[in-house]
Amino acid sequence: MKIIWQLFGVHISFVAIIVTLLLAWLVWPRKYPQTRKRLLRSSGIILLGSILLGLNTYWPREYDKNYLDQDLPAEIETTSLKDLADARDFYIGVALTPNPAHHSLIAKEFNSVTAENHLKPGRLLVDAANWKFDFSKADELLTFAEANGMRMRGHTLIWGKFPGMTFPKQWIEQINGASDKKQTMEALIKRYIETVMGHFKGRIPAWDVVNEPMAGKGLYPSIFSNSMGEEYIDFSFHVAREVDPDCSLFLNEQIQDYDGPQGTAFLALLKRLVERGVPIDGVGLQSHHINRIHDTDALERYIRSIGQLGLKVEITELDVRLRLFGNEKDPYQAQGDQFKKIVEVCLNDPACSGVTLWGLTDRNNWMDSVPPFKWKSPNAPNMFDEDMNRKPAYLGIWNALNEATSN
Ligand code: 9MR
Repeated sequence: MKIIWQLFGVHISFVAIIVTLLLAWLVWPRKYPQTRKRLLRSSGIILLGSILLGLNTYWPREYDKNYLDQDLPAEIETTSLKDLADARDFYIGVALTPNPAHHSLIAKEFNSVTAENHLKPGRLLVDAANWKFDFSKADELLTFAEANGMRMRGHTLIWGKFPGMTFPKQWIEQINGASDKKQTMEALIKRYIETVMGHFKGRIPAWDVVNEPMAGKGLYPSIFSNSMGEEYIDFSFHVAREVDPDCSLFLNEQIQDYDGPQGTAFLALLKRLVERGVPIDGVGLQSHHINRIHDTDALERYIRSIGQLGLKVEITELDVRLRLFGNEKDPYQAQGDQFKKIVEVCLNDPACSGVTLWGLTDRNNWMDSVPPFKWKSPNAPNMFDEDMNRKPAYLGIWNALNEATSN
């Protein structure tokens, strides 16, 4: 069943055409045998085409790891990414999961971390009915960061996408049953932000106050936007500012196409927030390369436009699917070049103060567990490979930082 879904699931239009042709064949008057034969033949050809396309899309690929034979500059052993970034007053960060095996490497290479999951509502608010929180894992990660002189970014407070993980499921019932949805939502947001930001006050200097508010050109339809409209963003930032006036408050979003409709709509949203006096300090551009290679010239213009609104920028969740470079001569090298370009773009604009990588090694990455990417291997979106070898992505980032530091 799974393989059938893999082959046909995303080629739903093919399925629709085949079904239409077969239905036509079924109802076509039998006195036209030639036409009926053609209908049947066409559906067969489209079926075959769809199978071939499915196989091509999902057939696992392997690319040569030419980087294993290449010599790395000797300074790479003595000068880490963190050393280079510190010299530029720049953040180089990574998404952090509790994995002691990686902790010394992380402490050596990074001056910033973001908890990949442990600061999300689903992990913290363990008993929503009784407002019971469990901060133990998040506290552990923060203590590790502090002990190693790394900043921790807070990710994330208000996010309406996945009930249970990004907000408690109970809130849906609460909102549905409320006579004044806006007031009820405000109370939930306020209590949540006060408790969580309050717990980490003074120790987490930047928070993603709202995450992924957009769906295409509009607002993502969540319990937050459905009950308050765009105002839920304003409200969350005002509460956050009141709780910790020294914290940098970010709006974090994944933009697929900086020059396209979503990018334009997100800029317009930022402009409205600034005009309304919402206390927003910065914008997190996630930069997951999932379905396409991002246009770095467009990213450069985009960061400039955000800077012109008086806001800071950070690249907050950079990863790059290797398979996107499947047509290149050396996909690993092409992937590394893209990492380098993104870091360079950020380094070149004073509004952009850091880049965080969404994962350390290709051995564990979120794409390998999320359909349809998990079926399109290799994703290999990080800078160390499964055996912890440095990939061209590592060298690309190192070179970008090194060149910026020597200039
Ligand atoms: O990498 C994270 C994965 O382990 C979680 O299951 C998922 C849902 O909480 O979130 C992933 O991280 C996401 C981040 O929080 C927001 N932007 C998109 C990231 C990748 O999906």
